[in-house]
Amino acid sequence: MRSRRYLLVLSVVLLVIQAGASRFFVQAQAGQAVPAGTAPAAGASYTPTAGNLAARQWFQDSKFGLFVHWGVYSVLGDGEWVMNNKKMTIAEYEKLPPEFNPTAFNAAEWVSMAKAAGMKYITITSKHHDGFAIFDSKTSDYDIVDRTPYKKDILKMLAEECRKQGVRLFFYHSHLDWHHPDYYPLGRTGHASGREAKGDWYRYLDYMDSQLRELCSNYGEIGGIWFDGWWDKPNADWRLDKTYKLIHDLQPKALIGNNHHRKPFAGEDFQMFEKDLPGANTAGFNAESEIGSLPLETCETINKSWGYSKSDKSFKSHKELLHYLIRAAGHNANFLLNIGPMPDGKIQPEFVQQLKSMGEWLNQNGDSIYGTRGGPVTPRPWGVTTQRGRKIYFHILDWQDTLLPLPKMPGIIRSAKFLKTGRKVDIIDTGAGLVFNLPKEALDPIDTIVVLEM
Ligand code: H79
Repeated sequence: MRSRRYLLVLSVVLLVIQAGASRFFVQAQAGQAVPAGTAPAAGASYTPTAGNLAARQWFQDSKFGLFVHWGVYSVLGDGEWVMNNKKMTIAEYEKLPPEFNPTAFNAAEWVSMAKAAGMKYITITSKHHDGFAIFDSKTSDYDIVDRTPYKKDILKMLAEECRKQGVRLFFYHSHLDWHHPDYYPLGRTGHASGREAKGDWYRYLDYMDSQLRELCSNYGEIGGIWFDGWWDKPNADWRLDKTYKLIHDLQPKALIGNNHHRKPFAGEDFQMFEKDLPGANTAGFNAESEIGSLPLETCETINKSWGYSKSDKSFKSHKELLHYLIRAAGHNANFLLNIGPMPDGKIQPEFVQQLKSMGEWLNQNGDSIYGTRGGPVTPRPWGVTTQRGRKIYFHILDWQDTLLPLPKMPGIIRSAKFLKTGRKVDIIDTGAGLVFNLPKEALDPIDTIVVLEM
């Protein structure tokens, strides 16, 4: 009896110690990669391979990727939703591919630009909601090789270049399809396309799987598939189990994410948040979204458009985009920053410039971003923390005073320095918490980074 009580007390003490330590050193944040060998909560019927789990770690370490929305819609320069928004019929829209001839496309330049921006992966639209494939698909002739004067497989060129330059390539693939005759019954969008009111839903799913088989077979090892458009028919039988199995069987390391705006489904490997930091719902897409336990990503545009827009001049500032990247890292999430290339294959100068300056900042400050996870102090209005091993980075983004009060830090602080200058930071320990003393001249207009070494 006595020994049982002793054991009980001992295990409670151990649990308390463990809880305290994990709160500080590996803050149990949503999105922390699951250690190798354990299955994620999201997928009871899905056990990711060791390679897949390693790819999740790589993904979380990488932090920054390039999103590319490119298709025949770029010809009109009015975004990727133009077919739906301008109520174009299929017959009208089919006039675009013959005008799509991106002779100035240069895969090496794109990949070098992404690398110089500090990006570690590229996610490009293989097929958007318009249904047009910018790769060589044998499943259908509604693709770049069969319908455009360009006749070349963009994804092939990009995949080869990415391999050469050590950048991973993901494909964005749309579930929703405004063009395919078997995408029926229609969902919430694409009602003005003039299609016949009939179609075989499961034949459409076979078609989609067949294109995904091509994407998983003809481009070497891919980073993953980024699905979108599920929300067009949230009550449909999407047969996701079959589709996810196909992808995982062909590409065991590939990461599947689905922008369905819900908690992750079984078989998914990461979770994305469109135009929002995880947990926020400023854009209105994430009302029903719930943070799961998978690696996280958020995506955003430089102006307001995903696909190329001739008229959209509402460019975000360098500071806004950097703050988004830094806040995402503090939320334990990656940032996928979008560009919509022009119909000739060039990238508009505003985007090129923006990416260049992101890269310059990361060159100086990348230590506080790459390979980190969300730090011990949860995101605050003044900024965020990131952490790698015993180093904790305080990113002070919005603070006007000399003294910054902070919560108590369990553990001994061995050193505290400004990342930029290496100068020591004065810290006052009030007993109830810490106060950073930040002299005016040490404040950086973008991000004042203090590194604590524990
Ligand atoms: O590819 C980019 C966009 O084209 C695509 N996702 C990014 C990455 C996208 N655009 N909008 N959306 C996704 C969400 C669309 C929501 C809406 Fe609706 C469609 C609002 C109204 C129509 C979904 C369907 C919510 C209500 C009906």
